[in-house]
Amino acid sequence: MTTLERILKIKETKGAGYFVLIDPDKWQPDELVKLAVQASEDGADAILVGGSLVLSASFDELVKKIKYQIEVPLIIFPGSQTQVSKYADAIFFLSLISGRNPTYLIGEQVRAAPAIKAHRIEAISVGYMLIESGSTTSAEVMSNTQPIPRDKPDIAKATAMAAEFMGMKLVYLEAGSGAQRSVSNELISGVKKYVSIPLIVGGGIRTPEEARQKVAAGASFVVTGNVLEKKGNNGLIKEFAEAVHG
Ligand code: 1GP
Repeated sequence: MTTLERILKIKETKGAGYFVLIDPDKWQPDELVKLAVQASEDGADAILVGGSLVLSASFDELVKKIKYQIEVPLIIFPGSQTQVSKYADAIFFLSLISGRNPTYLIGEQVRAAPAIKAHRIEAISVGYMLIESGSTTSAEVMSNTQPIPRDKPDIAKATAMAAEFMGMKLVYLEAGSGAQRSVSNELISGVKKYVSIPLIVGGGIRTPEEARQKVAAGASFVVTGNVLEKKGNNGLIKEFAEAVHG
């Protein structure tokens, strides 16, 4: 079974899936591996690894270390073409379709493609959409693009529809890591009505209740990262997983 099939099955059986994002820049290497193991034991359905920068020296080593200790899929969520590792189960092959910067629409993808092919990493095509969140996020700065305004749901709908027509497998509605405001429930349900591919929602989700609302609005997968960096696990992963799985 491919990783995409695995995560789609999670959606089918549990109603929605919960992904824990680990940014290697925000954790000490040993803490990071521990968190990934805990997350996989506490009900997360996949571990995402990646970040806007990833300054830490050995991305590959890190992915390898995590991979051998967890049961759930390890998916790279790359901030750039340098974040590729043969030890991952899959990579979200993102195209930043909310922006008009060719580097993040196709440039980084062309650079990353040969390594992905050579290492036979499963590439999952994802339409990546930044949604305005109340403050400037790292993703906006690093990609040099403008997010879709919160009060322009029609642009978000049309962009997600275009992703589906282009054959992308998933759409990621992203408020940005540590966003002041997560993607609104209204925007999620609005977009959901216009596309049949699953929606991933992340950025600024701080409570299990908020995660539950995202699922009720139409998210098939919910991602959290920052909240665990700020509060530690302390049972939080379990609570998030239960809220998402309903
Ligand atoms: C960021 O959507 C992810 O790319 C997760 O965001 O770190 O705010 O949970 P947070």
